[in-house]
Amino acid sequence: MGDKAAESGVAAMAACYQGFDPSAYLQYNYTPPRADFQRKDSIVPWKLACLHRAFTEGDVGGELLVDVGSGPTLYQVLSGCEVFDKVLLTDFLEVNRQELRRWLQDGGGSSLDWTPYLQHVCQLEGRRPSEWKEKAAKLRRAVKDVLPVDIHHPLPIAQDALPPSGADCLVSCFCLESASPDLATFTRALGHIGKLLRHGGHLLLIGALGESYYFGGPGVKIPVVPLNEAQVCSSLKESGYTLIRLEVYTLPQDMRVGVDDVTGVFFAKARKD
Ligand code: U87
Repeated sequence: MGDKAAESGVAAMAACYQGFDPSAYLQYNYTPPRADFQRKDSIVPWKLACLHRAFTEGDVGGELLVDVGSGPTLYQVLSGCEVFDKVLLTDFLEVNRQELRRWLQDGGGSSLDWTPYLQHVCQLEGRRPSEWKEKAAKLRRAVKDVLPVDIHHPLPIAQDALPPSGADCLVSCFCLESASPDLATFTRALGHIGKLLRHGGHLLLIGALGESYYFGGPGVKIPVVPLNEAQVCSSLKESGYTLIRLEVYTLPQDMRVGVDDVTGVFFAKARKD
């Protein structure tokens, strides 16, 4: 595809996102059945288990963790905030950054109660669920800022927000494929976010497989580039990462709730060359 066509695809995606509704989005994806902590095969507990394992294997460490395309969610940094003293959250949309700031300030005005998430990750860490308040306090201390990001920009975050060598670790969940019109743009975005990461630093990437759209709110249909496992692996390689592990989750029938057409989820742990 020519540069012009690719640019208009990116602009069309940005236009779709203007209707994004954080509160509806949280209801669709972060309540049961997708977030059912009593069930082993529910999607959110699967994601939390992947992240917990990745952050506790011993190879991931340093000072700064950056979450790319946080959206209005916090689950993706609940394990990381135990390993990194500094966490930066980022999103393209101000409405999402506001949702995150409301929780960081006191949680009172939040659209979703993150308590069951905090309790569940406490359990993964071998602590009692009742320790969730300490974990919430730790996360609030660790998050240093909530910044704008654009993965289609060669430098997705303002240069002065990061140390010159880059972050020690990046986490990014469902962002790149949900903001890219095609595979080439997805791969290019992987390269862009890699510039935020130091050499030898880790990328923890979660994303949708076989998805062509999702709803970001009532009537807000957002196109997604459908990916398969082989494409994820080759895009990572092409963008300067070495794959450490790829795990795949297949959505049970009752997890297909009409808010998207996703068939599976991948979790990739990779290292920047
Ligand atoms: C999350 N990380 O929920 N640059 O995990 C940077 C951009 C750009 C841009 C848009 C929603 C897609 C999720 C969070 C938020 C992820 N976002 C931002 C989704 C789709 C499968 C599925 C989903 C969620 C935009 C949960 C589950 C499943 C959003 C974010 C994408 N269907 N970021 N140029 N453009 N964004 O503001 O916050 O990407 Cl379980 Cl299966």
